[in-house]
Amino acid sequence: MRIRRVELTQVRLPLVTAFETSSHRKSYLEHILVMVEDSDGALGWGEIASPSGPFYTSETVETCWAVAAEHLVPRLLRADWDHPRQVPSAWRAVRGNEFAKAGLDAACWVLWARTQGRPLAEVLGGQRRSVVAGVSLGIEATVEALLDQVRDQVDAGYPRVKLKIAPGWDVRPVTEVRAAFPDVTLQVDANGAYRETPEHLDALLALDETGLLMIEQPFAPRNLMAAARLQSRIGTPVCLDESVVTPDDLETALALGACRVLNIKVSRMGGLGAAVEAHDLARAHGIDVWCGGMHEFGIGRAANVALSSLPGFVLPSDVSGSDKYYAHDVVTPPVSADKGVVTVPWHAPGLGFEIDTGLIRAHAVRTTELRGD
Ligand code: OSB
Ligand code: MG
Repeated sequence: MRIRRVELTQVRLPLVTAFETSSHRKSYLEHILVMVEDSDGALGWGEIASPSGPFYTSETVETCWAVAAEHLVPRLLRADWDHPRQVPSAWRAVRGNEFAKAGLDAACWVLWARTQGRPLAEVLGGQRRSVVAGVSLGIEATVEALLDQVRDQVDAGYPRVKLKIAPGWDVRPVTEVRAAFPDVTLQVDANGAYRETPEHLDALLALDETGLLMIEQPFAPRNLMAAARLQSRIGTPVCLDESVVTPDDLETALALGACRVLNIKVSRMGGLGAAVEAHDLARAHGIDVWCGGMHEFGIGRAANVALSSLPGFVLPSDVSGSDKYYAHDVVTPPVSADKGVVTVPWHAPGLGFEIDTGLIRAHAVRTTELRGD
């Protein structure tokens, strides 16, 4: 199979509510949508879901645009492949830049699934007909504002809520949410904001008493030793996100006992094939996984739903409905959750959602077309 034409379109969508993490605050997102076309004119869509600034990872929308246009797409246009698992070998010489790679990789998986007449979930090895979704809530100005947010999501039926935490915004908000919602499944995500100081460790040990499903990425991404030391001291599972970029990282983390749970993100791992590989490795080691998100638009979101249908994804995933983040999405119908459950589209080949090219054009910031020979 050969890709003949690739279109990259940077699209800006406003967020329904501003979102703050331990590192920054955002009110809109810009992602790069990828369309690949094969020699028969069949199309596949993917999403490069890098944040604008280098806070979650070192990639940005600008680096993704440059690396995709100058290095990845030209290599993809020269590659011959029979199965999308082979696509990443086209850019083996390019280090890092997983977000940029992931969008292109996913577009090839979607294209291939469509040409096979099979749903994306099926070609990935998925089994589940529906996926339990959780929501991720940002840091708020007050505990009251956070309680209002949690109430809205619990009322919408989401069974699991993830709270972003940071030093100074941890034990108090989590304890109050726990007291107000004793039955909701709660987990926290620090995006690496903690260090092994006495104050920070006190806060993390206190969180161990609040009945959390997991504590996600407490320490800096490369600090697997700190994660392992914390995991040996607390009963709550430590979950890794930013720390695990390749299946090799996961092997190291498992050898160190640095986590009991893994957040698998298609973007962070450089594509759907790598995400499936991480799933298989975690499963072989008895580690539960779930699918994390990057506030994807509908294209990336639909790929996350398909991935979440694999058997090892036993914990609720960050695949909430589009409407939690966007008034209008780039797919129709938008991804939707019913009482916190998202249906996996098994009825149609490929992504299982129509692409709203009119909406994409209307919200496009820039677009470029690259052609092979
Ligand atoms: O760490 O999980 C994270 C969004 C941007 C950057 C990092 C993270 C997140 C989320 C997104 O929590 C959750 C979602 O997409 O539903
Ligand atoms: Mg995270």
